[in-house]
Amino acid sequence: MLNIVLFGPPGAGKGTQSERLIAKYDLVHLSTGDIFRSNIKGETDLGKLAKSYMDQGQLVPDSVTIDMLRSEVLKHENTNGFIFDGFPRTNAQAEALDAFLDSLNTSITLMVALEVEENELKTRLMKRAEVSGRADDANPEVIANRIAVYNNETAPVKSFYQNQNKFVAIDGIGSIDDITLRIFSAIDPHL
Ligand code: B4P
Repeated sequence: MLNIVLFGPPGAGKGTQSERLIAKYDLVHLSTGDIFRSNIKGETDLGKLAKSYMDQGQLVPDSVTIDMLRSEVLKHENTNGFIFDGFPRTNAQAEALDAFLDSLNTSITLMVALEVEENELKTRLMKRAEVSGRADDANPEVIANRIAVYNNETAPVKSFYQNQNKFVAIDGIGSIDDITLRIFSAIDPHL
């Protein structure tokens, strides 16, 4: 199986690039952000809980996120692999994912980390706010908090995969097509 963690700060291009990767490698796309947003839209209990955190730019608690991710993986028995988009976002999530994949006799192949500097992230998210309708994109204070949470809680997850020699950094500035080609070049040797 090919199991890719697509990593990066808010607005780095994870969602955008995921679409290209699932098309090329025929993978299942699991975006924890998308799953939370669809629960918010459906007004489920999970959605109500997630919304209270997401609207502030905070992470949804690990236990909730990990349980949700596990049940989503189990829905896809016969797949070539997964793109984990926006997950793991904490070391506890990374450890839980490793243990869970191990129980399924598989593992993470590679973490692909998109690197984009802060001002560019803010510009992209403010621009997306014009069309996304997302409360967490529209407010500069919430955006700043999401970036701070990324720096404090999520960026350390890089070391988790660096220690396993499964980490590659990709320059996330440039045209969407160019960035896609950079990611393909990083993944192809692992096929
Ligand atoms: P996500 O849905 O993961 O939100 P994101 O990080 O903002 O999205 P993404 O990074 O995919 O956006 P993209 O770059 O594609 O998470 C939202 C919230 O959900 C979190 O804050 C948290 O509360 C919660 N959550 C999610 N996962 C969680 C977890 N594991 N644990 C706990 N909580 C969790 O797009 C950004 C914009 O940039 C787009 O408009 C795009 O068009 C543009 N863009 C992309 N590439 C570009 C390029 N090369 N040049 C210019 N613009 C570009």
